[in-house]
Amino acid sequence: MQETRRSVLDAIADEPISGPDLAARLDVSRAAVWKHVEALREAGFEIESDDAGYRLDSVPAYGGEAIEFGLDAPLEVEYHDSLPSTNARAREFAAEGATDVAVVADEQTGGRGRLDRGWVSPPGGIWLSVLCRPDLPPAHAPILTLAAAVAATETAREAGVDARIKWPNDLLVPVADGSENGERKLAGILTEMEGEADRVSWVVIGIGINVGADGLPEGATGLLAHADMVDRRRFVQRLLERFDTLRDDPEAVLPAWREHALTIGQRVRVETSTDELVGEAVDIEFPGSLVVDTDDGPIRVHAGDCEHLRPA
Ligand code: BT5
Repeated sequence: MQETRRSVLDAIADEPISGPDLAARLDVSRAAVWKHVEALREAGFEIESDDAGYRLDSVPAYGGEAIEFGLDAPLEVEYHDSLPSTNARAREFAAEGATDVAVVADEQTGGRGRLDRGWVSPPGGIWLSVLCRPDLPPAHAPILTLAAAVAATETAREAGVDARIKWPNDLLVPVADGSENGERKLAGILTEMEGEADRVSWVVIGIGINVGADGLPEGATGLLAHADMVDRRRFVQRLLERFDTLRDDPEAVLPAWREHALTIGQRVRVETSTDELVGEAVDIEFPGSLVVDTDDGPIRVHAGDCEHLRPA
């Protein structure tokens, strides 16, 4: 959101302030104040104006300005009612040289999973991508996927949903409805990046979290199946704030990941691009490798698809 517009909101949030006072405080013309107020009204903010001045009455339920207002993280938010894919849009920003942008959409028409799989993204879900340029070697970038998984899990848990992490990038909710393995997929993460030999140039972390149940594929679940209500604006703010803290504190990621992991201690089958192995998942190591105890000893897997096997 434009800097002055944000200042207008901050100024009128707590008590009414007159147009001239606001103009003086922000060092802009009264006409400029009026223009910002009109733009905010158009974005859905209810702004009362009477003898006492301008006063913020309500914030829109969702949208770019709504998410940015009160967001305690240095991220610009761009919102769309509908997009093919927030990752694709964030990659456009990357190509323009931008950074620290979060792209949020109400619906995706061409949502993507890993390995060219699709991601079903009906209206009303939480579909977002964060573009950043971390000071990391490309080999360490997976720690950001883990950070996103931790941030999403903790935010879902705060909202009352018992989310757990499946290596490397799924959020699951344990269910007792006869679903396969007693768990359903709540969210997924798709990380894309470009880098040089020693440094990441940009990374886009796409996070998809189901909210309602309509239109979801089999085996999926949404937040509203486990919580009475979800304030998407608040949810996205907390998610972005938590991710922002963790991206600056990689040391904190693994302990938090272990705390929320469903995979550790389970018998798993992991499919990599070249191999398949079965064993007990015993730990996660920086920057995101799963340690699997197999009949041939411990094996570290850097990337792959993991299946939780029922205990023999
Ligand atoms: C993922 O891939 O789990 C990563 C999903 C990332 C989605 C976000 S949304 C915002 C951003 N913009 C994008 O275009 N993408 C990111 P993967 O582990 O490959 O899982 C994909 C598989 O999950 C599919 O093949 C389906 O089986 C299943 N699936 C598809 N849509 C789903 C949904 N909404 N909920 C649960 N499972 C789903």
